[in-house]
Amino acid sequence: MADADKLVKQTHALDRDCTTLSRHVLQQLQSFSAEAQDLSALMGRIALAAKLVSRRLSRAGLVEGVLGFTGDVNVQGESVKRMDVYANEVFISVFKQSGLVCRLASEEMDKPYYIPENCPIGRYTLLYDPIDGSSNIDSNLNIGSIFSIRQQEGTDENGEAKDLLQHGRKQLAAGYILYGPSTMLVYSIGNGVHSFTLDPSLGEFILSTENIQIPEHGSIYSVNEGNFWQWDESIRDYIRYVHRHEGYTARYGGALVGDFHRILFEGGVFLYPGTLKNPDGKLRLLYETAPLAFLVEQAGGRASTGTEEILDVVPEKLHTRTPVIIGSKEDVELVESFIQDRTREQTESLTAPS
Ligand code: AHM
Ligand code: MG
Repeated sequence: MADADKLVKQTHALDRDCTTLSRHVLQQLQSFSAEAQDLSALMGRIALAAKLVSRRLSRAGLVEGVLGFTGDVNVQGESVKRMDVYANEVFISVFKQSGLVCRLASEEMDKPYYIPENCPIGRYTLLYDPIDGSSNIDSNLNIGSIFSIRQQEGTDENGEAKDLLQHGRKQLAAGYILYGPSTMLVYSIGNGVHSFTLDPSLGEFILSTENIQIPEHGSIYSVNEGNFWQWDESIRDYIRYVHRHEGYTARYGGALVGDFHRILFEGGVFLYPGTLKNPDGKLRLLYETAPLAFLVEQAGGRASTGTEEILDVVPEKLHTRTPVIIGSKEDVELVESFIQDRTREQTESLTAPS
């Protein structure tokens, strides 16, 4: 190889190694406006929270009091794990003195946490799921954190956070952290989707893939088939279809972030439909499905409830749940077509002359 070629190659390697998350956010924003500075600082704080959670997880089996349940039940009626509490508090402490947010709302808290008056108060709200896939924690399997940033609109005097009850297109930024064999951060500020890998020796998130595009179609379907007899017949129709056609493969890890991450890169569809017991499914809109819907649309995919785009859903309350079908365009459309067929059949049988 000629010396000049070698130099170009080395320069590129160096350039790639040096694209840190903070540098990338500033490049994306291409502005020094107050909002750009804020978004950059917000992403920096999220990265710090991610590093703290990742560090604790990496030694979870060696340290007393990290794994297991606290004995409490959260607002969702789910048993709380110690890591849920730790991660929830990490986000609060990282943002409390930041001057960036006025409140934080999470899966683990009944009502939002308001920044106390003796601390600087910012203009944004952070919505987050501190630990997604909690059932995986004690088995040392992949888990995640999901985040969404919205501008505060209006006042919220009684603490009901009613101004947050708006559709997902109001999100300014969204993303997730995947705690897997390596820790990754994937984000979008409305200009493509980008992934970063934590280099523990540097303590920095380094750019891995820029402008991720989800394939139009993929072979993976990801759903908890244990709920088969709890679903609507239309979802069972779809599952029967993939069972009977070649080229589909099931992958389900029990943690939305991990399952979604695979589909974002490889294509396919993740579903958590409604069940007899929970007609709106399990996943929450504001800090689970809407942030991932924001990402998937930015990557060229789709997210639907089955009848409506996830990003158009206006929640009734902070912890509203929605059924979700998310992933490659063609695969989401295929699931929707089974839902439409059943709806049409039901309408026809109701309107048919007796
Ligand atoms: P969590 O945030 O309380 O952990 O719950 C959400 C998780 C998702 O990560 C995952 O997709 C789903 O619940 C798994 O649910 P199930 O065990 O019913 O398949
Ligand atoms: Mg969750």
